[in-house]
Amino acid sequence: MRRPWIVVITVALALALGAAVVTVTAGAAVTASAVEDEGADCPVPALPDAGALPTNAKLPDPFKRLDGTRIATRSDWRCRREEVKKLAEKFVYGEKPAKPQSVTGTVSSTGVTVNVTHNGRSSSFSARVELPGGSGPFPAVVVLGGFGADTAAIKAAGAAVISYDPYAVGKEGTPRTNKQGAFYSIYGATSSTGLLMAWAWGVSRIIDVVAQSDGRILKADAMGVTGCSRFGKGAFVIGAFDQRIALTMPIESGSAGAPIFRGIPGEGAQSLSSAYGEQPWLGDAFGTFTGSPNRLPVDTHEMVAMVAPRGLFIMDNPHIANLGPRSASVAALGGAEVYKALGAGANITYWSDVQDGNHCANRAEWRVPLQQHIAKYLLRTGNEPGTIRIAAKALGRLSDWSDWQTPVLGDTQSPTPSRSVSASASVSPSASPS
Ligand code: MCU
Repeated sequence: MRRPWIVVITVALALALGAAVVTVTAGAAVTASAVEDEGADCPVPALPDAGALPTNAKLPDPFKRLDGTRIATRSDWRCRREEVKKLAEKFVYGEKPAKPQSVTGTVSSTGVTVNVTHNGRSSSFSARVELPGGSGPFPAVVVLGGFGADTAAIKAAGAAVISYDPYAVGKEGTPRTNKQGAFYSIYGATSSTGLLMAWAWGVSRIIDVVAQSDGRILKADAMGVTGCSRFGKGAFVIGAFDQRIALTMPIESGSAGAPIFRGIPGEGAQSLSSAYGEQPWLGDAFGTFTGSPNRLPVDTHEMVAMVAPRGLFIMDNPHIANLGPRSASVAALGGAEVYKALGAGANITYWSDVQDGNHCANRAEWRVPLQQHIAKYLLRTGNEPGTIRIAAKALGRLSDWSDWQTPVLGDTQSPTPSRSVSASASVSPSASPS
């Protein structure tokens, strides 16, 4: 990971816009990892049993290891992240298997094909590719579903669009005992892994194929992902669980997406039992938590943190309480503390300050920041700092949900602790929610 740096943090309040705005300046873009999971070799202690979890109404401390100690340096995050990953797999999404024994496929200017074989079982799927103007190789954004994502703006910014059909990998409308799609053809129809993680596995295999290609059409080290609504849930999980993804852009993801599980009941968002029951999006193990999210040893602020220090642009709609935008803003603020501790506070954007109340509307407000994010993380021609713009009507407060402080993490590159990247970069408390 390249060492990011922060120069100045300014906090500006735009009550006139009805929004709280935090601007974090001058963070260098971080190159995505060359591997799906940098911490795959980390020793992770035995995880607790579901029946033995303590109740905690606050968000779990992202900096606290399973053994109770807190991390002290930025390099400690690699293995702490692996603990978060394992907890999230066990209790929330289900396991994401590592790269299968064989992944082959093709990349052309019109499509990507993927063939997977593992333990004698095979499956295949494909995705359509649309290239932007100009000459390649191109960065690319994997777009889930056909709505809500501004594909014209993505291409105009200079990135290819890979149209990914998540249902080819994990179908909706099946019972949990008979899951279908390319993932389940390999891992079994009774796999306890939910659809969101199956979709994530599928995108990881697309990246495998792009990485194995001759690199003349698409660049594996400049991949983004986006989607709206159920596909925003997918984009969020896809980006959290593959560190090769340089830019993660979930849109209006709702329950089972970005919003903290703990906040959903109080906000009146789609209930956890409804989201769990509507489709097998979450893993089967989440079923015991739908009425008691306070028992979860992880929450979604830590999925945000799993994306760190890579580019993250969470887009949200403050006008629909069912989407849990207040709880999503808390996830962003909580996860942003990890970004800051890693010196990457400028790499996260949360933006719910939008006018149109329609779900998955094409929003003029996001066009410029979308293109700036593509320039910064995929083309690497930009350096626009991240911004937290929370609509006042759906403003969550991290202080209501957290009982931990953000540590100043030492920089392993030098024995002296790094500059404090400040706990002060939080949304001003004077921005009152309506
Ligand atoms: C916000 O995402 C979902 C929501 O969780 C579901 O309850 C609803 O049926 O569909 C939304 C969606 O995907 O809309 C396109």
